[in-house]
This record gives sequence, structure tokens and C-alpha cells, in this order.
Amino acid sequence: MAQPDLFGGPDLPKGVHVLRGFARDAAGAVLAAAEAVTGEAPFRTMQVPGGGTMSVAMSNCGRAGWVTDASGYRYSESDPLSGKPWPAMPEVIAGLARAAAETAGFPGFAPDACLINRYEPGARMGLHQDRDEQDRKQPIVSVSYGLPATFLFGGGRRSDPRIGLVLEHGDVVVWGGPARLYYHGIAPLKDGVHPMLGRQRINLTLRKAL
Ligand code: MD6
Ligand code: FE
Repeated sequence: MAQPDLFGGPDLPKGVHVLRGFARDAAGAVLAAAEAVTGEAPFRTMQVPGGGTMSVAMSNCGRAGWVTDASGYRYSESDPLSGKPWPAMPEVIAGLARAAAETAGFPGFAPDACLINRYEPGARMGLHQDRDEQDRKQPIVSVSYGLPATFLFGGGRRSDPRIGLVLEHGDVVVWGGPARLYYHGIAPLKDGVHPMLGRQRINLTLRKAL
């Protein structure tokens, strides 16, 4: 893995914007809203088509939720656990994502899907592309809280070199344009205790999916 250089930090691919601390002040309100969502649609670990189980526990809010099971990855308008629609996207979450997108140069972001990821120590997300969305002109907004995690990103091919970037509590990544289909993942979460969230990392990933 290439290392960030000593002076300017890593060279981000064009289209990737890291807004350090952008969501820090909103943490209390956003995490309370996320907790209300997971009270209704609890965190669960999902099956991947190959037969394994993801180490990251997930839930969703908004019109569409990202799901995976033995038959594949897709967006679903209902929670497979309950058969009911996903909880509505709280305005505090949608508003934060719109503001982050606008700051990064993507005005008018209108997310209809918010995936909520919970990482405990050791949980990871393998290298993947985000390609289940119909509208790839809109960016992705990703909000990180709790324990720091190393975000790995590469290029348009799985074998392209990757750089690692540590995402901390309150950091937001806005990802669009030419980088929209780049491979990326999360390295296994290192153990630690975060003052607000304890031994976990919570990530919210917002997209226009439908
Ligand atoms: C995560 N994020 O941060 C997983 N995808 O836990 C993603 O897979 C991701 O952060 C596309 C754009 C930004 C992301
Ligand atoms: Fe992704």
C-alpha cells in the first residue's frame, strides 16, 4: 500500500473530498437519530452471495435500503427482517449530507438511501465498487463516527495500487465524478474505546439509489 506523503497528505483521486470534522458538532443529534432508526430496524449481519457473512452489522433508513443475501446485492424498499418499509430518513441526517455534498461541489444532492454500518473491533469491509445505484451522477456521502478506521482506496481496477486514509469521528467523505466507481474498502477495525461510542465505529453512507 502506498503511504501518504509527509507534506501534503495522500493524493486523493479526483472526485474524492475529505471534509475533516465536518459532522463533529452534529454527532449527538445524528447518532440519536440513527439510534431511533436501529430501534425500529435493528442492526444485523447479512449473507453475501458467495456464502459468507459480513463482519459489519447494517441497517438502513430512507426509501431504499442496501441489502445482500444468497441471491445478491441490491436495494430494497422494505426491511427483509420485518417486511415493512425502512424507517424514514431523519432530516438531521439528510440535511448534513446535503450540506457536505454542497461544500464538496455537488449542490442538489437528494439521497433516498442511508446505509448505517456498525464496525466492532476486527470488522472489515473488503475491496468493492459501489455499483448497485441507478443514478451514478450523484455523489456518495459517507459520515464516520466513533473509533478511527483506515479507508483504503484504489482505482478503476481491483489490482490498482491503494492508498490508506484514516477516518476519524466527525469526518465526512464525499465521493463522486471520476472516482464514483473506484475500488475501496475498510481495513480491520483496531480495538479501542471512543469517548462517545465505546468499542465501535458507526458509518452512515448516503446515496441516491433509485
Ligand atoms: C465505510 N464505506 O466507510 C464503508 N463507499 O464503512 C464505503 O464503502 C464507501 O465510505 C463509497 C463511498 C464512500 C464510502
Ligand atoms: Fe462502498
